[in-house]
Amino acid sequence: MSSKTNLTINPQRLWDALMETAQFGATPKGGIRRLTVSDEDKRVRDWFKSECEKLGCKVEVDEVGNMFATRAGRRADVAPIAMGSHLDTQPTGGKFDGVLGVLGALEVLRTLVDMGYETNAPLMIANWTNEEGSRFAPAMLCSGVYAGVFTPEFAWSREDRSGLRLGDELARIGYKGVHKAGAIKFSAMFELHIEQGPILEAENKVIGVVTGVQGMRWYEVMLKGQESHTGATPMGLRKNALLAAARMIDAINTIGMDHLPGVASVGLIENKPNSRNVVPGEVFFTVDLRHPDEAVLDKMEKTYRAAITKIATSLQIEITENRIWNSPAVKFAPDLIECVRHGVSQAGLKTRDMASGAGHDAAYIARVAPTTMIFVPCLGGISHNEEESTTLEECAAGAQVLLNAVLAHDRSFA
Ligand code: HGY
Ligand code: MN
Ligand code: MN
Repeated sequence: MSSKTNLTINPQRLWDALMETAQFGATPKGGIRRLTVSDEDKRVRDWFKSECEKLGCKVEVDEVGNMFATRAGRRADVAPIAMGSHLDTQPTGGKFDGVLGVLGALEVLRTLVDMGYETNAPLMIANWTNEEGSRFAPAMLCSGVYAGVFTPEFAWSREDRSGLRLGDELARIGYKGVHKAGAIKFSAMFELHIEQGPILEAENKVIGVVTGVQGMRWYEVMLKGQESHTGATPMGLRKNALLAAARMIDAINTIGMDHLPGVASVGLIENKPNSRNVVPGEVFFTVDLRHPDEAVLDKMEKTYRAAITKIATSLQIEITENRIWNSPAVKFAPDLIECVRHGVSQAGLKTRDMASGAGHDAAYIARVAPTTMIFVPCLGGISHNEEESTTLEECAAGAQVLLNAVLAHDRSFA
């Protein structure tokens, strides 16, 4: 088997794979709705498994649906080098978030097979279940189980807003695997991903060398007031849960503005009974706080909790609030970052170092194996949006750097 050093990925084949898998959950607006462990997710998983098996990979699934496709290397005595990301999307997701990392890795393996190139270490592609956390909270749930942050039982018990359990849905689509989470080992992980923000595009850079991920915390707030008639209830005698929520949402936004570059958001809200002529009696909403510095995130959390308590008291609203997720800030592995730098210079591309604003499976995997990420730009920095877009050239650049970086790391197993 030959061992060339300047292998080149096939940009059109990568792009075609991205467009082909975009059909699984395609939306009329050109995005993807492929919620985790939905029928659409099953279809893309089946496609991914079959494509990996065509390359001679062994495909294994663990008890929370994480998929691992492994191509043998010269040395069976060393753990694989992994490349991973996720195939699930937001309800109004785009064609590249997560899927570029999995299909970029598939393109790396396809290139090595085409060229008859045998690596020293085995190579592996990981597809992590429920990275998005949109259908089943929290995010990065099953890479979190792999990393020992959550138990499999916790993951299986998570319910979506219609009351379906992750464990039951995994079994229903046939992806509740036999392997214990964490049992399928690898020695390092590289994750290719779109930036999901505007920095690379604004600086006309093609590659982001990602140094880490900011701290992220999610909360759930339940407000109880009193349903009453909008016509017959005087303004001063109302217990309006939606008014309280509105003031809280504005206060949360101000906390983000007061702690830049931190961010503070409310994304999901449910109002009951949601009737034109009933003063709302019950509101549920979610809060997402993020900052690169944990101490500042603590301050944001304290300020947020004081603000919502004060507003609830002033409007005589009962409040229940709890933190459901805390993913501390993470720094990636310096030696893998050097492999990415090597991969960038080998490809002759312009780059910059950056931390990730978005969460990624790499943030949890970094707890159990040396990990790093590679970013490529997305148009206008737009993501988690059906208009999410990037170019064939940018996807190809990312996959080429992924190949170069993995081969650079592989040379340490010669
Ligand atoms: O929430 C996040 O940052 C990721 O997209 N799940
Ligand atoms: Mn993602
Ligand atoms: Mn996402």
